[in-house]
Amino acid sequence: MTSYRSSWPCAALVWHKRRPEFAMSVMSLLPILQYPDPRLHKVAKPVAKVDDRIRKLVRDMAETMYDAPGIGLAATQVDVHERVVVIDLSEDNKHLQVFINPEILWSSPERKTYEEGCLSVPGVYDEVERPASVKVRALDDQGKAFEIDAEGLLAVCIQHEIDHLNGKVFVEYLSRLKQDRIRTKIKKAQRG
Ligand code: QAP
Ligand code: CO
Repeated sequence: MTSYRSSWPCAALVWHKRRPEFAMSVMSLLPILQYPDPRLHKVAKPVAKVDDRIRKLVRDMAETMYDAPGIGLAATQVDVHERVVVIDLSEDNKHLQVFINPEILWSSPERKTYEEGCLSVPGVYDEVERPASVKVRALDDQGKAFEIDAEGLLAVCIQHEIDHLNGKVFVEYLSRLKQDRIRTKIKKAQRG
């Protein structure tokens, strides 16, 4: 069942992000595209060079994510169509993980279902089944390549964010009926 909640996000988000001490020194908050904005379906281009422009984008994306608050954000969601993802699963917001040009090298055959949400689809949460663990290669904010084995919430989050870079929003895993209901719900909410 899709749930619609304005004040009580899904378990993962409640657990990690309820405390509001996330203010950072210089805020550059970027507007977040809201589903069903067609720009959410653009495919992001690889970053050719990790330079100060990209580091500024990473910083602004992190601030935007902390302010929301959220646990993950892809550049696509702030209308920048380059392959950059930020994730912070910590409670103190001091463990930013940056993934530039992330690639899934391996996915486990084992699947797991998590209740997901998305800053581009506020108030909507539903269960999505994905590989339980993934091996990911990416560049850090210095342009250095690294690999990680992700499981649990990190595996869900990185797959969700890479989907954004490929123009895919989590609601597209849900039934047509649910997607129609979500669109109707959002249109109503936008009318106020
Ligand atoms: C992706 O999503 C994710 O609806 C990151 O009202 C989410 O940070 C991966 C958020 C859950 C795995 C599990 C959503 C905040 C944040 C909302 C987010 C909302 C306020 C979503
Ligand atoms: Co999302």
